[in-house]
Amino acid sequence: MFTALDYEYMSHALRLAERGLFTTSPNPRVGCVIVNGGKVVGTGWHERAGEPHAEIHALRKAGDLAKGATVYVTLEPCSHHGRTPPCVEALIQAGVCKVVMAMNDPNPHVNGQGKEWLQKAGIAIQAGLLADQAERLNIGFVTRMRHDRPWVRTKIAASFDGRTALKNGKSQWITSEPARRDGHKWRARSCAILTGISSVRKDDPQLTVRYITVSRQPMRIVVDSNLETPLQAKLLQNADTTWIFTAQTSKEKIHRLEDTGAHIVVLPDLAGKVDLKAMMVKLAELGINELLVEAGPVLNGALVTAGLVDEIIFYFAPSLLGNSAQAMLALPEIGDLSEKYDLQISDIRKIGMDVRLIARFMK
Ligand code: AOF
Ligand code: ZN
Repeated sequence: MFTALDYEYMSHALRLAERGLFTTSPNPRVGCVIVNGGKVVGTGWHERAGEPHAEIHALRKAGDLAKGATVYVTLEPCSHHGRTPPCVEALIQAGVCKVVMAMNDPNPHVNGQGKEWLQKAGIAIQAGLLADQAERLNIGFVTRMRHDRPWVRTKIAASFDGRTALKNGKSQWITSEPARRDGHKWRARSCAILTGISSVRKDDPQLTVRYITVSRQPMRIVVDSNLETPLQAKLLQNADTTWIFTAQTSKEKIHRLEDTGAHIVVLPDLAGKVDLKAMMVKLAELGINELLVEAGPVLNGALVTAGLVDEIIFYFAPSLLGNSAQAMLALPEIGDLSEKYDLQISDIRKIGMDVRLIARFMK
């Protein structure tokens, strides 16, 4: 159904979409290539929410050559008025004759309606070209639209024997610099980075993207059930990007932290702890597509136990720390091997001296 040229143009559109990897959220990454008479006459990608969509950039470049053209776009063109007007309208006005799309837009305001509107206007439609790649690029957006929660990645750096810190808490550094730099790429593409109060106390992290130039820093989130984040914590400097999720209702504690500029979200109490499922719903409401967890064994374990982790990014350093060092995940005892958590490896490679292994939970 699709020709070799179709694949080539859609691959081009996907590469364009990828340019928005660090900038488009909460919107999806979308690329567009317009072809007329066998020539590419316009290209575009969505850069930032509130700014024109991929198709609009490409149509502007194509000008009059959009008339009678074929449009390759990695997501179904939108049919709704969001921060910007519907792309479908612009495509019809420009007189394109065919639209080839990778995947449907899972946004309930669109979800097939863009396609329908184009068809009604007499424009030929083909859908499903390189759909898997397009979905992978927008895994967070797709998860948020379909399931009202973010795509959750947990990053764990450990020794070969699965230890993340010495008994005395020392963990800087187990993996080497190239692996730590690689970690910043995952931070940069995430809408938010989440940690727990124990890690704040132990490591005083900044949770910012460094080594890579980015135009926006991800939101920083602390799960702090009892509001114990120290006022001098690095996360509370430039605290307007810091959100603290808590089950603590003391007005005094809330105000003290709010005065730093941080945002406090009080969630229902679940045995004295933040209800993590409720937190994910709230994060989806806040437009978080991809969430990166950089936390200790207790919070990581609680998230895994609650079924809230989709993917783990392991960095394994070729070293051994022994049984007295800290293990990576605090999980309730598993009595029978049939109850073990099964994961599927999606990527494995060497980064510097270390190994990076990405594995997904089988659901
Ligand atoms: C497209 N092309 O390049 C993108 C689309 O608030 P707005 O107007 O920016 O609309 C955001 C929604 O538009 C977003 O949730 C998704 O459904 C769609 N994104 N659609 O036709 C694009 N980025
Ligand atoms: Zn659009």
